[in-house]
Amino acid sequence: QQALPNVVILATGGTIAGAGASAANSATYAAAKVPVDKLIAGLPEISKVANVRGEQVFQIASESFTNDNLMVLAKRVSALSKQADVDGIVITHGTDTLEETAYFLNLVVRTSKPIVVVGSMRPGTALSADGALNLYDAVNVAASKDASGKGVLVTMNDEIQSGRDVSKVVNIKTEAFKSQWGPLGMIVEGKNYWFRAPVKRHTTQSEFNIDEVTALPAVDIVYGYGNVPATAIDAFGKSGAKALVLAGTGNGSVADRIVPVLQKLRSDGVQIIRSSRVSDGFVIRNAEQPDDKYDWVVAHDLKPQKARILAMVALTKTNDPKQLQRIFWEY
Ligand code: DAS
Repeated sequence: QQALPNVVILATGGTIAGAGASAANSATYAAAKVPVDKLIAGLPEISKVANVRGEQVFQIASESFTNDNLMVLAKRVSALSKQADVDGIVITHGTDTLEETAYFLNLVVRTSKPIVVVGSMRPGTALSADGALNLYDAVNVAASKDASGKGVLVTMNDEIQSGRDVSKVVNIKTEAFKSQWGPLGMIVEGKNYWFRAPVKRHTTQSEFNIDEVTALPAVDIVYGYGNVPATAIDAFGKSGAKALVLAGTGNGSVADRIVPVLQKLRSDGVQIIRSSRVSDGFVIRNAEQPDDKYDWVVAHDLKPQKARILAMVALTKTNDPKQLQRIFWEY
């Protein structure tokens, strides 16, 4: 019998490690309680799929993730990916910021080995809990040769999603993770069914490398809406943000009264990145929103929280808005 692949599970907390008072609690429970070895012990089926060992990197609800958590996790993933006795890596993670961590790893970990980020919408103690199957799927994908070279993946609700494209779009259902470009495939009873592959740069084709990153710059997000004042923009400017991501209305549009405030920040060297509060579609460069005139950058299809991740990574390499725009087209 062929030797099983070696998969490491890095646990960070979240609902997949959650516990509720009763089986009827699918939405009220405490996250980040169950240790990784208990998660593994609760899923004996994975011993037929891979040799699995776990590491408890953090035990936190992911709404509380910090840039430091991202750095520590990514450096651990990078180090493990270089080990000959590691064939794939699974990260168990809260669903709230799972999409940010998955995209970050996609940008900075230089490996073609499968990296799969997984969470759950219900704690393991709930009726019809989804964590066990999601984790079983994640280990299967991480143990699969055909998952190599597809960038960081996310397995939720039987689907295999791109870590770049996927976001949590429902906060109370097990079918919570979607990409407007669709999943890369599905996994059913431990078998992967692929339908497409990413075309954006990632992992081994990335110009970024977590092993060379020492710190992440402050990048913050400002939400656009009717009557929006400049208060938040001013505050982030004063706090030293190196870039501001605008969750603009519609096509990432900026209220006319806000433009001069942004221009002041731009002239102080702060990058201005136009994203949109609208869930689907994408932002393109536009003379009406003075991208060229003011050297702003557009985030294309990246939602604000994803654009922030790419901006932080890009700013570790360049401060040139033209280079930033190239990076936003390519990643
Ligand atoms: N507890 C939240 C988190 O850690 C939600 C979850 O995990 O589903 O992100």
